[in-house]
Amino acid sequence: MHQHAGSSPVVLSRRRVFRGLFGLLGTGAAVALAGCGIPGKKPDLVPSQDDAKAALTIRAFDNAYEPKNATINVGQAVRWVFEGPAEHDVVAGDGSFVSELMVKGSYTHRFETEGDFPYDCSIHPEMVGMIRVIPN
Ligand SMILES: [Cu+2]
Repeated sequence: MHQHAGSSPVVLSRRRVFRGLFGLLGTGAAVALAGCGIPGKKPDLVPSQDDAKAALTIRAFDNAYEPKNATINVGQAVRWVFEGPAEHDVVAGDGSFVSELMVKGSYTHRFETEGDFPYDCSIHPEMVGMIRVIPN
């Protein structure tokens, strides 16, 4: 699978051919890796940190998150509360927090690093939100 990092002219020209093939296939692969709203591509669940004290609560109802965008400090936790009746979840774009599909209950995640964490609902592409984590 791995291409040998040789530098002979033959290898270079082969590589060009491979790159051409990957260029054709690459678009689909990149989208699949990003996991954005592709059914069946949900990343592995990340357990809820129920013991964490939530600095912010976000409602997940039909079909939106409220508030949609939120800002917290490093080390703070967010709790999503599911209000159904349709199933929803929260799926981070980078897979760092991933809940089950739920009609009620909650999911809590503590953010240990700063940055922007976009997320969505795996079955409702219109349900998107973002947590911005800023330094203390
Ligand atoms: Cu949903």
